[in-house]
Amino acid sequence: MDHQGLRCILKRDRISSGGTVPNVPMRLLVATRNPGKATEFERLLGEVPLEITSLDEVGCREEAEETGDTFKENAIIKARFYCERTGLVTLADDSGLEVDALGGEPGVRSARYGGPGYTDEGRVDLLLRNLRDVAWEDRTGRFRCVIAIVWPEGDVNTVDGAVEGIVQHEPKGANGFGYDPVFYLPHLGKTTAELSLEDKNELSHRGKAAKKAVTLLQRILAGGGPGG
Ligand code: ITT
Repeated sequence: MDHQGLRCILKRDRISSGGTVPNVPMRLLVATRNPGKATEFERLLGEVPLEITSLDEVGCREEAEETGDTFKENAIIKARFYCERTGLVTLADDSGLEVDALGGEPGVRSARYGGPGYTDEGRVDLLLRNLRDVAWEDRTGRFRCVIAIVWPEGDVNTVDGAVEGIVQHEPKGANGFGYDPVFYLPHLGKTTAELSLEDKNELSHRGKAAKKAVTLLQRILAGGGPGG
């Protein structure tokens, strides 16, 4: 997209922001229903020169269906779905835990592991049950994250990040969300649920992907354009 295209987006968001309000900054919709992710993104995207908004703030109640087979496909599906409905530049992440001893499961199904009705704690219990006979050295895995940014004109950018760890036998730690209480980082001797928000963001899959997203957005907003 060229500068003209980017200006159209800026102008359109100003108009969709109320029309009569001058100089309303361009907004970036962070499209997630997961409060844990939202908290992390709030901090991670602090340097982006855009006003961050949420699905609740823009009153979007529709749900994107995650029909993709990969994190990248699902991240694009989500970002495109909410961009089309709101007209806003939209960022979505698809992420999850890949466990080697389970052939990469739960992977893209991390949020739906075990089926509907499970809580985060229930999914962690299920994971530990499925790994009960697996020795420490074989409990390796990684969190992966793909962030997609979709622009109203149709351009799509993606960036990714990963962090390696071990699924420990017992949950430990009260921070974070999802599988954090069992995701052990050998070099720190802690699970990601024992890290502060700042420390998790520093090394996590989402933190790594978000740093790339921030650099990309800064370049685009400085005049490079989403396609450049
Ligand atoms: P949105 O699609 O609305 O963003 P979601 O939770 O459904 O929320 P995903 O489909 O990307 O998001 O699934 C991600 C799941 O992977 C998440 O629910 C956790 O179970 C797990 N997960 C991802 N990142 C994690 C992290 O940083 N810590 C712990 N678990 C994580």
